[in-house]
Formats: sequence, C-alpha cells, structure tokens
Amino acid sequence: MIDKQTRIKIAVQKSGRLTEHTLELLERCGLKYTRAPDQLIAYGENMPVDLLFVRDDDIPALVRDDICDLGFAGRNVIEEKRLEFSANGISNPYQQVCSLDYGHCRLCFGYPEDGTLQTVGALQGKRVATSYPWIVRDYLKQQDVDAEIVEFSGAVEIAPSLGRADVICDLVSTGTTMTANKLREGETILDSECMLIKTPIDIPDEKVAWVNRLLQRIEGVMQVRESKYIMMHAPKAALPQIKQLLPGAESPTVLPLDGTDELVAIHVVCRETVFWETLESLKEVGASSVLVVPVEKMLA
Ligand code: PRT
Ligand code: ZN
Repeated sequence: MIDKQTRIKIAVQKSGRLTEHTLELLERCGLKYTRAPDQLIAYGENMPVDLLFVRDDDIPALVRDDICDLGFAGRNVIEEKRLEFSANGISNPYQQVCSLDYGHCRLCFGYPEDGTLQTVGALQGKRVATSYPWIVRDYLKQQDVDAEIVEFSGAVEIAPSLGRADVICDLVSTGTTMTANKLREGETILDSECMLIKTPIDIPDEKVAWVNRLLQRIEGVMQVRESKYIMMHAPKAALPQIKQLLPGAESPTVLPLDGTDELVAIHVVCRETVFWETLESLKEVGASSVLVVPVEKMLA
C-alpha cells in the first residue's frame, strides 16, 4: 500500500502525448517499476518511488495538495491551473523545478481564413473558443481587449464552423489541425513544453535525500542529451583556438603524447551539439584523429 511518509509520489500523465517521454526519462534516471495494465499506481522496485497515472489536468492539483511530491505536465496546464489557483487566493501552488525539452507546443490564436478578423486587437466584443480560459483571459486583459471566452474541453478547432465562436485559441505543434479546419495561425501567447513541478510544502526528512537524488539525475539526463565527449590530437600551441571553437566546453583535459613534445591529446565534454563545421574548423587549426562520442550518464 502507499506509504505516504517515506515513498515519493510522482504524478505522470496516464495516457497521452507526455506519457512515453516521461516514463523514458524516469527509466533513464534508473527507476525500475512494475505497472500492471490499467493500474493507476506503479511501484518503484529499486527506489522508494511510486508513480500515479492520472489525467494531465489533475497533476497540478495533486502536487499543490501535496498528494504527490512531484508531477510532470505541460507548461500550458501548469500555467492555466496556477492562474485559477491565484484567482481563488492560492499563490505559489507549486514550485516549477525545470523544463524538460519534450512535449513542445504553442498556445495560439486561430482566425478563420475566410473571415476579416486578423489580430487580437480586433477581438473587442468577439467570442474566443479555448480550453485555456484563464490564460486567454489574462492575455486579453493585458492587451486591453474585452472579448467573451467560450470554454471548450476538446475539438476547439471546430467552434468557428459551428458558429460557437469567432476565433479560437488552442495548442499547435505542426499546424496541420488549424490548416485542416481552415484557420490561420495568429499570435502565440504561450510557448509550452513538459515541466517538472514540486510540492510547495517542505519534503519530509525521510524523503528529501531521494528527491534530491532524483532531481540531480533528471538534470544529468537533460544535460547528456546534447553532450558529447570529444577526443583529438592537436598542437599544444593551438589549445586556445580549440577551446574557442568547442561549444559549451568545460576545461579540457590535456595529456602528453608519447614520442612528441609538440602534440598533445585533448579530451573535453561539450554540452551543446557538435556540428560537422566545428570538426572541420578544428582540423584547420591542426587537430587530427578527432573522435566525438555520445555521453550516456553525467553527474555534475
Ligand atoms: O487525457 P488527458 O487529459 O491526460 O490528455 P489530453 O488529451 O488533455 O492531453 P494530450 O495527451 O493531447 O496532451 C498532453 C500535453 O501535450 C498538452 O497539455 C501539451 O502540453 C502537450 N502537447 C504538445 C499537445 C500538443 N503538442 C498538441 N498538438 N497537446 C495537444 N495538442 C493538440 C492540440 O490541442 C490540437 O488539437 O494537437 C492538435 C494540434 O496539433 P497539430 O500538430 O495539428 O498542430
Ligand atoms: Zn488533459
């Protein structure tokens, strides 16, 4: 059964666009768990961690109420619920720990292609269909536009053709859905990706070490995504130029090479993508035998 005191509870989307990436991230942090089909809780086998599988919309409240210590959800959902909590007098409902570079999308206005409305400025007195009433209302207020919000829980794109709204404001990733519904993408009001949130309440002593360990591992997994370990031989004199060429590099390790005083071996971790152009530039300043290998794990 759930041991509230010592086991970390993490809210994960049950089935949707964030599920696979989130579980993969947790697995890369070393978590092993068993999940029986249709079960709402999975128990960690090698860490005191339990996963609660829920709808993404429920994740902010589970974290805010300290039922879960951590939760993974899109910034769109986190911000929408934050504004709703705030309107109900609850400030700082959760701590936003980090963004996770998956689940990317944007919350955008969509204008009917055959209509005259083109910008937010023209929406005075018009109807906007959205699943994000708090974010949209907040944005319109900032723009000094008084429009009616028509709340839709899904299929927002069809609201204008049903005559239920004049424009929409919905999530877009490729843009195909808007185009298919004869809508032109307009202003972006929020850029979103999956985020990790944490309970506003201090984590109890019994759990704090494992929570910190998990957060550190998540940071490590994020860092190694783009990181590369680069090895090369180069003239000692070219070291300053080589350092400048390497994106996001830490201090390189410089090792002597047998049989030569001029050449050295250089090993370095780069935290950004290494392009072919960079390798070609390294060669131009005298580097040879350049090897670029992916980094599997990193602990800062
Ligand atoms: O059941 P549950 O409530 O958990 O799931 P859900 O249906 O609410 O969410 P889900 O799985 O569709 O999305 C989860 C999260 O993924 C969202 O909250 C976003 O943070 C993120 N995400 C990324 C997206 C999209 N991309 C996306 N394209 N969420 C929704 N869409 C929809 C959008 O609403 C529109 O209908 O996809 C359509 C547009 O896609 P394109 O590619 O045609 O532009
Ligand atoms: Zn949802």
